[in-house]
Amino acid sequence: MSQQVTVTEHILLHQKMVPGATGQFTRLFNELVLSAKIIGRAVNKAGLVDILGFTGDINVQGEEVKKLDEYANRILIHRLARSGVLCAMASEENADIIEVPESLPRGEYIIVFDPLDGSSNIDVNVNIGTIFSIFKRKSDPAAALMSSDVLQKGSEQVAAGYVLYGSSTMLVFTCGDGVHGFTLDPSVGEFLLSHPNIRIPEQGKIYSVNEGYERYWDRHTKQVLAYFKSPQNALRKPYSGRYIGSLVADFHRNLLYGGIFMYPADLRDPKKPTGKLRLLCECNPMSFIVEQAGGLAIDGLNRVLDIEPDHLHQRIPFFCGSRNDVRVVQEIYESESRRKKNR
Ligand code: FBP
Repeated sequence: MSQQVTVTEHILLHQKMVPGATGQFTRLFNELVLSAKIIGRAVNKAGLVDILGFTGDINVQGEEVKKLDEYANRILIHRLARSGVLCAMASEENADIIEVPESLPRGEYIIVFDPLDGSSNIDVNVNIGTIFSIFKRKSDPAAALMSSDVLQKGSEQVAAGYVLYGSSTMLVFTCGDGVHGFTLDPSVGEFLLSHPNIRIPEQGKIYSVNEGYERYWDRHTKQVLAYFKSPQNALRKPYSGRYIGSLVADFHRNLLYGGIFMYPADLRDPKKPTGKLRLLCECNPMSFIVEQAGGLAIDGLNRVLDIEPDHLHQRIPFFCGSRNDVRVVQEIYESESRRKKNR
């Protein structure tokens, strides 16, 4: 029976439980789902059409823009602006907040997204994804939009999720009532419920981090890695190392199997003193999902969802996954900050 539940049906059922729901959220989600199908189709046949490689542009992150990234960004902005329920968007690829033109009907929702995550894997047919985070505006709808409407704490999210373009295309999201996974059935073109109520195992067995940067980490971050590789850890054997290099793919595996994803601060690279991953379009949505699945997400010391954003493309160190594993990281960072205080 659960195989037959479509994502729209699931969202409508959820809306019934939200007092005062207007159906606006369902319309927004329908445009998101349509965008995922259009992007998924382009990803699947990327090798056959001229959509691999670079556009020649450099984005706000200082990175070369991939054609498929630019395509996904265009599709999302176009479709979402026509949902009729958004007042603003923000994308990893755009320097500034994207306001919905006055010529189009607007609403109270705000969406922040990473159109195509895992850009280093786009041209080599390795899993990539789209990440999204949804808020409601706080300021008076009749007045001008405030940047604070977009720079909200992760704990204010009303929904968050990702689309994974892999051996199958999956949509995994939360609206604050658990985490649910849907798989696209290409024969009917529908996302069908395949993973209801996902729970991440409390104790992990996998660690995911780019160890190539270890020499540029501080002493206690090296201590964290040593813990997961040591037979003296809670597992009584070294964790398995797995790193795809696409946050969505590494996160999804750890969500189902149990483990921890880490992208620490990198003291060498002036561009990454606070880590590489973006708070608004990568860390906040993944933190909302992992917490709804029973896990934890921190920047080393603090709960990610409590961090007050100060700018659109803010980066933070990120540790996310099984509760027991993230707690170990927090203890090591806390003991280091105590040591510094007592010096
Ligand atoms: P993009 O959104 O630009 O792809 O950047 C994020 C990302 O690709 C994550 O998906 C991944 O976890 C990380 O960067 C990989 O970084 P690195 O190559 O430094 O390990």
